[in-house]
Amino acid sequence: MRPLGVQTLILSQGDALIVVDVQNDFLPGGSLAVPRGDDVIPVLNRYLAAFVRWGLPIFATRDWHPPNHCSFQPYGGPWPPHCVAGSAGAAFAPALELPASSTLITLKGTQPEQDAYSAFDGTDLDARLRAQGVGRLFVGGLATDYCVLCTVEDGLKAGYAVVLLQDAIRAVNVRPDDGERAEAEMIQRGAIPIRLEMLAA
Ligand code: VGL
Ligand code: ZN
Repeated sequence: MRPLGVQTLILSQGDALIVVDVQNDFLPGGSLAVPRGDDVIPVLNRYLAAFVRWGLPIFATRDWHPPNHCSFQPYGGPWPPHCVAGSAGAAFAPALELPASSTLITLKGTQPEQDAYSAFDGTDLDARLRAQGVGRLFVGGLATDYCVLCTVEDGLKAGYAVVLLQDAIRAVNVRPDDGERAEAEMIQRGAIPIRLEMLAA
């Protein structure tokens, strides 16, 4: 039951779900594990089910780096090697219930010399969203303080309404409050934070 007074949000035509980088390397045991990153999976599965039920499009992004990517520490970057294209670590989390028939996949960070936190950076995501008549993005996944943050900001800049799935994101927190600050920044820039219980069935 939904508590009285809690605002509800109704899905409609023009909405799309963007699942950011829910890949093995970002989960506990992975090479760039996000603390409690796996917590997002059951929550995202509920959002996924709602989008499937409404027949709305789902976009899943994958960090997809060449083995010599510039963001990797051996090549001068800040991160341990992660999400190498085609590797087990780059695969979607097996428990994530992406519908085969309505999920479109976007790969990012595919060039050795260029990093891309945003799902819009160097991809055709904007064109694919426009082609489907999408105007509002529901964004969740990993990590709050990097790829979710940059994807939300680019989505807002490109003119989309953005709904932040506040219960389906987790942060790397290189500094302990990076995730909180990223959430505040997204909201300050116009993203609307929601939680599952605010989504009308
Ligand atoms: C990410 C660090 C490096 C992310 C990707 O998906 O948030 N973070 N590459
Ligand atoms: Zn990366």
